[in-house]
Amino acid sequence: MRVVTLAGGTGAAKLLRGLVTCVPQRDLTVIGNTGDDTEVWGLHISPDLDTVTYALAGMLDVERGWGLAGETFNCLAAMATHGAETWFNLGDRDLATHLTRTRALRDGQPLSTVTARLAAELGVAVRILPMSDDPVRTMIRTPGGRLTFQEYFVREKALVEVVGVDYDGAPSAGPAPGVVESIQTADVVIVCPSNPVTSIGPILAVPGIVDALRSTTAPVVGVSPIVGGAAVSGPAGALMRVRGLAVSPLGVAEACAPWLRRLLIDPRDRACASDLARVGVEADVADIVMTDRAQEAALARRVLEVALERRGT
Ligand code: FO1
Repeated sequence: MRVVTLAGGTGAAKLLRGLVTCVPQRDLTVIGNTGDDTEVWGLHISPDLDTVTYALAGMLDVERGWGLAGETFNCLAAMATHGAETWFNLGDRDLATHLTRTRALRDGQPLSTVTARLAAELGVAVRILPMSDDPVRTMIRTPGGRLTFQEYFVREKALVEVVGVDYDGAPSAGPAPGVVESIQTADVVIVCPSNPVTSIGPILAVPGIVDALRSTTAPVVGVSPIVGGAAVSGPAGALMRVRGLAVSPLGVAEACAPWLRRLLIDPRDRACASDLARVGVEADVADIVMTDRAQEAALARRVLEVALERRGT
């Protein structure tokens, strides 16, 4: 069974860890957000691709939800001595990933090639694809000017007012090799519980991806990142509001209209089911908050069951 996922960072990483307990790694494809990518000290950082790769390699710092477990930050401290900006915390071993990626990109390799190489070198057999090899950058519009996503999220701690969100570069970007084909030939497509505006939004902004989602014969099933009127983690609420989306499973469904068929929602959001039906999305009430490995695996099983029920298998 070929399972394709659209994925951001932390929330996606949890569901993906669950999915690899249900399907062989080689049957799973991740289409990862690169709108959060940034440059630090001349290095190309792909936070969401790395979060997913580290999670599947069993190396993620689970408490932080990013970076490597047991990490040290000696280089960061040394860079501070030399007057460098250090608000974006790059760990010592994490730097090896960014150095490898940056060198490969400078040698002319596409991001998809180095992403596959990094995953293989860390023992991950899941196919991890960036949404695009072309630069797409999520920019946060604030009253004081535009910020990159990492400036907004990490440096400003998501505390500044947001008046808009742009996906710079998206209109002229193309899907990375394998992205469209994997959606078209999938047996199941899963939209991970990731921020609809800054994780899933940039993926959908790459021309060709929504067309593939509309035309695939695979059931497309999502897991709501919004529970009880708030994001499970991160600033999704404020960003959804600014895009005119309700901070509820309905807003999540609207961000994915009209190709999303089913959405798993928390029991607290049961009352949203009729609104979802009105926009053509069937709601499935399930325990969608993942706080341990058993819940990750149980939710992954449930998502696959829901997807397969639809096909009558
Ligand atoms: N998130 C933080 O909140 N603070 C950090 O200093 C930070 C550093 C960092 C370094 C490498 C990396 O791959 C991710 C990092 N993140 C950090 C996470 C990242 O900002 C977000 O998780 C994603 O961009 C949102 O999905």
